[in-house]
Amino acid sequence: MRILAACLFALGGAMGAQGAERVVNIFNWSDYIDPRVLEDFTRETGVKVVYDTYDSNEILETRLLAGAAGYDVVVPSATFLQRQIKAGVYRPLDKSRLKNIDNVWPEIAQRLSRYDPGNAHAVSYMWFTTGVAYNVAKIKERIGDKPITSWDQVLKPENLRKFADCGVYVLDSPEDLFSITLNYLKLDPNSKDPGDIRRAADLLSGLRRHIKKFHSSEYINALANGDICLAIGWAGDSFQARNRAREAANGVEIAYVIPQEGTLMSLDSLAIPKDAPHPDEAHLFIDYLLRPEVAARNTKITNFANGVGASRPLVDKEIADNPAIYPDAATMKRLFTVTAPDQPIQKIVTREWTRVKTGR
Ligand code: N2P
Repeated sequence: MRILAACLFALGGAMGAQGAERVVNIFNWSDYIDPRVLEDFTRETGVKVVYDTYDSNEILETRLLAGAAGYDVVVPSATFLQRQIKAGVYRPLDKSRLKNIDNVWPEIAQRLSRYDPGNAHAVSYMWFTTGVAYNVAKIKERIGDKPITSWDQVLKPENLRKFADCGVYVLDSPEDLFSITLNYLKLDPNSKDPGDIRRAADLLSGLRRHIKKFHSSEYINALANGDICLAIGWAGDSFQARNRAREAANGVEIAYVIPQEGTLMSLDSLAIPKDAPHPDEAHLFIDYLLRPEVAARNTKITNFANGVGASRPLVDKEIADNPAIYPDAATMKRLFTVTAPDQPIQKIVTREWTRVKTGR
């Protein structure tokens, strides 16, 4: 009996006014939150979190366009957000229910508004660069004392070849790889010209034989374990790999570099699908993530810079002072952003990316 009473009491905490259990269904990128933040959210609000992860915008887009996926909060990158807003996938945010909205970083919110006019459908979550993560000792064995500083060292087949034997992973993300390659070719990184996209795909196709895998999340552990020695990856994930190796004290040292030619800066956002079954709880959850101390905890675990400006003083100094995570003005100058291709160009991008990965 006592057990039953305890159960009922625990359940009561998760009951809404109508007596139904309160739930929020979240679909987020993998390795992109402090798991204890989810627990604390439930403890404080009584709202149960159902949490699932993905590692590519294409997966999220497929689920959203299929409809009735049942998600309450999703985390699209700004470019995909832009196209998905046009497709009518999202519900406008009710800002009156986001009392922490003033904590956003004005400059980051302004950048996001280029994709979502008036910031009507989304708030920024994290922002970051795409660069080169590598195993310091293994790269040194192969190219000597000079560190990696240029895209030349990874985007030229004869250079990438030097690392093929110790393992190279590349993000399975056409947006990242095409824009970086276009920029390297001194073309517009945001070019939507099919001829330009093909040129980038030709270059990347020439690297395929030296690439062990195209994947957007496995490189974290693969780098940390010493299974691979180089990855084209995202900043926060690369520092997570560095930290996992440090925690394992396995002698693996991982570095992350933004090559001198510059790179893509991306923004990820929090949005509520139009058919979200629990919009109240979705707003509650987004508002929770906008608390400065919560944003700082998520940055501490993920090593991604967050979009909550008010959290900056609370972010660990080592992270806040790392220009590869919070870029300084000089680094910022080397970063570019892109916009979403429309559907016909997206088809070409998808087809060309398949050619890069498979040769067909
Ligand atoms: C988290 C990766 C998120 C950055 N592992 C890509 N949107």
